[in-house]
Amino acid sequence: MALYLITGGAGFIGSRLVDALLADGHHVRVLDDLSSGRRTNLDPRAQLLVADASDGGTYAGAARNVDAIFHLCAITSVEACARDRERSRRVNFKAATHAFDSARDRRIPVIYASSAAVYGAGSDLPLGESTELRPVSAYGEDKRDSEFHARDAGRTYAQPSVGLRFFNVYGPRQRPGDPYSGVVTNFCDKARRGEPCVVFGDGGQTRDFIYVDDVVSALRFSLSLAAPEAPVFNVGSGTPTTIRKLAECVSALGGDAAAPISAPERIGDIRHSLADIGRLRSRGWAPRTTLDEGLKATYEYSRRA
Ligand code: UD2
Repeated sequence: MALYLITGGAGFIGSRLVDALLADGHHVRVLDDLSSGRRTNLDPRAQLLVADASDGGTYAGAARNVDAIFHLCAITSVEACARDRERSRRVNFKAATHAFDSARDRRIPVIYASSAAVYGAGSDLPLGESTELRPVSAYGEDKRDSEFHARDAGRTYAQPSVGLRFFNVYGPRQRPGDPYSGVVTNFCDKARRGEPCVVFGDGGQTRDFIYVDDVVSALRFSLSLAAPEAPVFNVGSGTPTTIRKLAECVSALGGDAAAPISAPERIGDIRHSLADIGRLRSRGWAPRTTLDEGLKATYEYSRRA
């Protein structure tokens, strides 16, 4: 059995990874400042260190004796990163460099969260990993730079890593009521209150939604792929869903909930986003959860929350 460090382990994705690793008998240490993660997400068997991952000494201490690092802590809101560029740099880039610094003496694998935000807008779809990176946000730039740093660490210290470019991740434990929650969580929250889902624009925009447990399986699978070449992989479903269709599906889950309504388009929205997941698929990973299954689970969670 192994000991893993998970930064951001009290968060939406991290805490589901904690559950999966504990269920298989592993030991887990979590480094989380609880700025968006929650103690209540966390299985009490996980060791929780409440501290800032952007402090190098703290990070190195947390990584002592671990067999691998899952680096997931981040400020995921593009808007929050734009408002506080310095904080985004610290949390979304600098903390990632500490992951590599803490791992390199023993060359333990680092599996880290990147994002579809590294692609920016305007490229041909679906987005393959060799698409030119043209991030249009501080968040996307910091994720791109984390990938560059992973490659540097691979070249310089033969440090093995994998970067996963998450598309639109949804599922239980994404915080409802948070203005930065994803659209699925927002819609489920509305539907459970019997309120209409609010579709921004004409609803014809599309996203590639991936259920959190499939992201967890990709994270775990990546342990076998970690290499000094610092490979990166898209993690999505490979299927586009319009926001209009999403609103209809979630409204139907709410039973007598009101039909979706329209609101003005959100400024800065991209029109379409879709992953080519062929690279990770060819290595043996595949998403397993259908949108219907994932939405049901997310809706049920928001009803109980
Ligand atoms: C996500 C991230 C964003 C950034 C980006 C990178 C979230 C919340 N947003 O933006 O921070 O990482 O990916 O590519 O994680 N919508 C509605 N009604 C709502 C909420 C959203 O119609 O109540 C629409 C929205 O206008 C957009 C789509 O749904 O067209 C998806 O919105 P989102 O914020 O969930 O995700 P995205 O991809 O725009």
